[in-house]
Amino acid sequence: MAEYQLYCFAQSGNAYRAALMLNLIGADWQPVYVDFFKGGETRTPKYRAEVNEMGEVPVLAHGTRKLSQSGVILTYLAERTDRFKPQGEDAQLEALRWIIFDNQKVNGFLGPYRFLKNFARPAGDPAVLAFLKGRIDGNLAIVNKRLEKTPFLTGERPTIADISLAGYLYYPAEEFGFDVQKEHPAIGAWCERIKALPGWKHPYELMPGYPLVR
Ligand SMILES: N[C@@H](CCC(=O)N[C@@H](CS)C(=O)NCC(=O)O)C(=O)O
Repeated sequence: MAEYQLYCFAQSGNAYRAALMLNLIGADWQPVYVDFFKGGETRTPKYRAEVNEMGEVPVLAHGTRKLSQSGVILTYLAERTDRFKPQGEDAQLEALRWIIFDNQKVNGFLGPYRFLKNFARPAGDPAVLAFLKGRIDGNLAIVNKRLEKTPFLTGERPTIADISLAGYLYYPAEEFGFDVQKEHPAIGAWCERIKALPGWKHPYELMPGYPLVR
């Protein structure tokens, strides 16, 4: 058995953060497929009792630990390996600031938007989509402005804040109905820099469950 097991599925950008980190650090890891779409696995009492009471992926199993929340998983792996770790208290707080902003307002809106647009049956209410799109545009512009100043979110080198931001940014533009990388050129350039890191893989290559069958 691999050292780390990651509960995940290919369409989850939240899980991609953890999968990408594991791959970038060259960890010995294996995915555990969670049947989110067809089986509704994250909503079952068994999943909530045995894997994650919050009913979410990703979950990282390591020894007797089961960690959830991608920000916690990224922090845990950075602490253990000293890779992508912001150095010093100020840098750690700065990375945490961007991770929270991303979780709540960037990928935190992109994920539900893509779900409603691409996967939900029936499809999402246009008014809800319009609300989310407005928030997404504004928040991506904030990130884009930041990335016009420095190559990575918190400075000259990539940290877990960047790996968090990667969440949904590599999924095909057709799944969103707009192209984040083209509309926000500094984010597009940053995506290329992250993609060039040794160990980078696309979410559909890294996690099981693509293409989606249901
Ligand atoms: N803030 C969490 C978000 C996790 C999350 O929302 N995961 C989704 C999959 S992309 C999920 O499991 N949702 C299940 C549900 O809401 O029922 C993280 O970063 O880990």
